[in-house]
Amino acid sequence: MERTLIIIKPDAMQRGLAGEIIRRFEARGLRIVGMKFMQISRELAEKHYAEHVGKDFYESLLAYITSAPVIVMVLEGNEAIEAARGTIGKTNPIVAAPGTIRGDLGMETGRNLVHGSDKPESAEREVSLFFAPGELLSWQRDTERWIFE
Ligand code: IDP
Ligand code: MG
Repeated sequence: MERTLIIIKPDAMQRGLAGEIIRRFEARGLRIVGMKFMQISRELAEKHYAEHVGKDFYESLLAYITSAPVIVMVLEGNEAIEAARGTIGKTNPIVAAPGTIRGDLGMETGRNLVHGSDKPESAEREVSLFFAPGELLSWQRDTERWIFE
């Protein structure tokens, strides 16, 4: 089973959309194995978004992600990374498909509501930035066999 790191970003928290966003991942069938409410420090944001250093949006991205509390989650499932990215939608909400979180709820790339890891190496790195191993719970839902064949 694959794991992915999800962040419900400050704009989603400010807009009261956390429940709506969690609902979509849960309904999809992804299993929550970790969750915390926190405000991301500048230092942690720099580590998380290290791949974007030097880009023109880098400083505004750090200001955005540290601007208010967030909910950080680890979701698990077969192909969890691709499944979550599909549920999230394209980076720019204007071109994200209707039915996706960004396509249904967002209007701008700089206010795109949610983060999801983009590949297995990123997911491993990001999960370990935000969670200690003991904070992740392995558990089975009674519905498991109705979600995964
Ligand atoms: P992703 O979140 O869909 O993986 P990335 O390209 O990894 O997108 O960019 C990380 C985050 O940086 C985006 O989710 C968005 O918040 C922000 N971002 C990316 N490109 C731009 C831009 O052109 N303007 C403003 N913010 C941007
Ligand atoms: Mg990315």
